[in-house]
Amino acid sequence: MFRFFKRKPAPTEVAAGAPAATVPGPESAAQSTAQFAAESATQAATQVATQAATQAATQAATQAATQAATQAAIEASAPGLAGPAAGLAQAPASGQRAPAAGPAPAPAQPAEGADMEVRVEQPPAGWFGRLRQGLRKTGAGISGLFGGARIDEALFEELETALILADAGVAATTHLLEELRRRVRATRAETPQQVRELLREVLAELLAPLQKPLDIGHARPTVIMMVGVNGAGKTTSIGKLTRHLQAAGCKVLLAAGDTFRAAAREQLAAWGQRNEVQVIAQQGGDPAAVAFDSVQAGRARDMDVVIVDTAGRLPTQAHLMEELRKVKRVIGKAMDGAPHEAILVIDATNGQNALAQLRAFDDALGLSGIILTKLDGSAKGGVIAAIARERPVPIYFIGVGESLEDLQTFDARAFAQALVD
Ligand SMILES: Nc1nc2c(ncn2[C@@H]2O[C@H](COP(=O)(O)OP(=O)(O)OP(=O)(O)O)[C@@H](O)[C@H]2O)c(=O)[nH]1
Ligand SMILES: [Mg+2]
Repeated sequence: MFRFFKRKPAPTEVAAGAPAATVPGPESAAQSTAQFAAESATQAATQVATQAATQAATQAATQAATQAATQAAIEASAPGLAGPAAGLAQAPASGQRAPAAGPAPAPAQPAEGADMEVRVEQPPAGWFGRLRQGLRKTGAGISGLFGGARIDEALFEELETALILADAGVAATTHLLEELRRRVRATRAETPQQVRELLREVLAELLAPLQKPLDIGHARPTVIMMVGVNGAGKTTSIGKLTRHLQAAGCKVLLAAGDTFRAAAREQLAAWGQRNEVQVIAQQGGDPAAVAFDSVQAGRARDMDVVIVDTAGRLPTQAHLMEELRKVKRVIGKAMDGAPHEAILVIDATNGQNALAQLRAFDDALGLSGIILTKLDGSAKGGVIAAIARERPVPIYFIGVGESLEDLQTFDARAFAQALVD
């Protein structure tokens, strides 16, 4: 199940005018929170629980936990992740949204000029488990530190090492430890368990600015350019995103801007077929020309979104980076203000190198967002703290697997929870 937001009118208008299917209601918030709490509770109770067991326990626990978990979440310090408007509050200030009322009807057809915020609906059961499982190396490394009886200097030193090993980098690690020490003093924490809770809190706050939804609908079509190194997950993420957009009633057109390999065109065409969307491709053509034609076609065919795939490249390949800049410029010639989004797809298993990629692509193109993939793999995940500290480009989605539902909206608190499990 996926959540899509539509429009940015006054809060009351959202409830009245926007299809409720596009807006999460209080129920989904409570369930989501409860599931989250229940999963954690289950793990604490049964260290050996498998994911399947956790899910089963979660289901059983959800009902009982819903009320308490929601209440606890409401009282928690992160506004927007708790309470009836859960999932809504991360919108930019200009996009205040009200909790929608009522059941979810069929997907919407976005009205012209409507502003649509794309988020993945209430996480399917197990996604958090997959993320946690993916991050288990780090989680185990960090969590294992809090088993002692008292808080001492050795604990902070070990934590520092664990964070560095988790790819958090020096700047973020220093920040996290300073803040943690301050809070330990301020709260007069006495046990390592309390330190763990404080670390989760500090980490969630560091990551919070990265939590920002992808907005669709400021322009029609909204043109999205997808970039990244080879094999990062660009084309796969385009396929997943297309499905999500369609579910929200968007008309999507894909541009096979990776003209280097026939296989790349075929891969995008396969996603196009699967999603029943049109794909603009040229055999051996110039990527900028494909992008130009696609944007023009998107305008002529009244599309809501045009997504331009590009060939993978290393930021050190200067001529290929220049080619990307050209693609961007040419898209701007096909439509004023386009591309509206330049999204970097990063393979989270690249560790600290991800940060180098981010800097280089951001310098070259001025990125608007990130999709961080493969967090279900061997990724240690700490690089996200480095991103938050050193180049805070919003993370629109995270990839926690290869199937469709494995593209999830980034949730800072859930991520912090998974990392410091
Ligand atoms: N486990 C896992 N695999 C993923 C994820 N996202 C993508 N992949 C896999 O990563 C591989 C590369 O994905 P692509 O989408 O082809 O990557 P790309 O960036 O388009 O690659 P190039 O076009 O060659 O630069 C594929 O096998 C995908 O199935 C993810 O979140 N988790
Ligand atoms: Mg590709």
